[in-house]
Amino acid sequence: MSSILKNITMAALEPSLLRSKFRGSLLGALIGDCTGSPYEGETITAGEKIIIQRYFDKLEEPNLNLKTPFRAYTDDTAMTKSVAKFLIDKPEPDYGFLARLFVNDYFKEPRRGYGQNVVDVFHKLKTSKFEDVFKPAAEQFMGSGSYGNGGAMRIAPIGLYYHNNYKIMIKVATQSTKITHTHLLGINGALLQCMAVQQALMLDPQKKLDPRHFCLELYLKMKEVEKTEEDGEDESDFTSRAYQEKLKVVERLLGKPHDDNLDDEVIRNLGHGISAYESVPTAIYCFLKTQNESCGIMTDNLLRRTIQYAITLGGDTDTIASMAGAIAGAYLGEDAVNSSIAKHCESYKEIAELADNLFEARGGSLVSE
Ligand code: F2R
Ligand code: MG
Ligand code: MG
Repeated sequence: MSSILKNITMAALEPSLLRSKFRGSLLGALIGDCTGSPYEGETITAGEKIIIQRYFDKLEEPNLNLKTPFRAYTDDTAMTKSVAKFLIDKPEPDYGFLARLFVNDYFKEPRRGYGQNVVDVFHKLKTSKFEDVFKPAAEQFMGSGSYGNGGAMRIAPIGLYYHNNYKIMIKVATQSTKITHTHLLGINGALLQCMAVQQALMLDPQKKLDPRHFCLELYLKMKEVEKTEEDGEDESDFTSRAYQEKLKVVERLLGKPHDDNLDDEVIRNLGHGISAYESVPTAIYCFLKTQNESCGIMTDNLLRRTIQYAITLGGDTDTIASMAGAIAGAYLGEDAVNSSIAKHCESYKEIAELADNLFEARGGSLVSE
């Protein structure tokens, strides 16, 4: 373990703030998923940005009665719930248990918008009776493994739970991702998202965020992660330095004033796709950009602003908004969650309870490295 990881100091957070941040993060992820999923796969025009603004304004109305009682969650939240249960129910990480939670949930509710390839992994896990929980994923895509964002979209509970044990956080995040995603870009994307949640959690929400400093810190951590993976690899292979390069782009874009042309540049340079590489850095950018700038979103609520902005970029909207929401919620805490919006999201009470159980399972802020 090199110096930067060794020197990450973990100041203990006040327990009530920490509990609020656990809730903020998991509710932020849920709201991003539920409000983003109707737009998944779409290109968002200027006119649609106005419709999205009205949609959120309406959801914020305290007495709004909708025909459908809630906005349904998708695979992003289903798998996040499993990861939280995996941490809550077992004192030591049990990856067989996590694989069973994923598979059981899928077979109970297959219509949650799962990707076809990850569904193949679930079938193989079930057929093989979970004999080797890492084997089916390793066989995907002719042995190269998936680089989809399915590992990253569910990782937030690990960043929260292990927030004061960075080394173990990286290990558990890696192993839990490998149940479905073994491509280096899939794993490192999940690690980047996990580190972003953890880093946001450690910040004081009363203090103004310095987006470029946040980005630089992540860049240094990512450099360490990608360095350890580089051994024995062809250095010209872009995958071995992919995320540190992307974070340089995030940093550059953060320095530019926001306008519609910048949004197009963000989509071109960071992406808004279903791969981890084209979505995790974008989610981080959405969080960082919206903390100090309106980005054309008319609201004072910073969590809503992050989520709504992520959706206006189009593409994999449920997942990018969910990941951005998880980071923003970990920074801002539950106070930033608009209860009128949250109550339109399926299972929001269950998710708040799950966040509390995750907090309790960790022993509050008592456990340190
Ligand atoms: N699947 C979706 N959305 C599709 C539309 C759903 C529709 N609305 C419905 O309701 O049915 N969304 C969810 O999937 C994403 C997470 O995907 P995950 O779990 O990573 O899946 P998978 O199958 O492993 O990878 C996704 C795609 O990436 C490409 N890919 C990955 N690795 C590849 C490789 N080594 N070579 C080539 N292609 C690779 C493939 O196209 C995979 O299908 C989230 O957006 C979630 O919301
Ligand atoms: Mg989804
Ligand atoms: Mg998605």
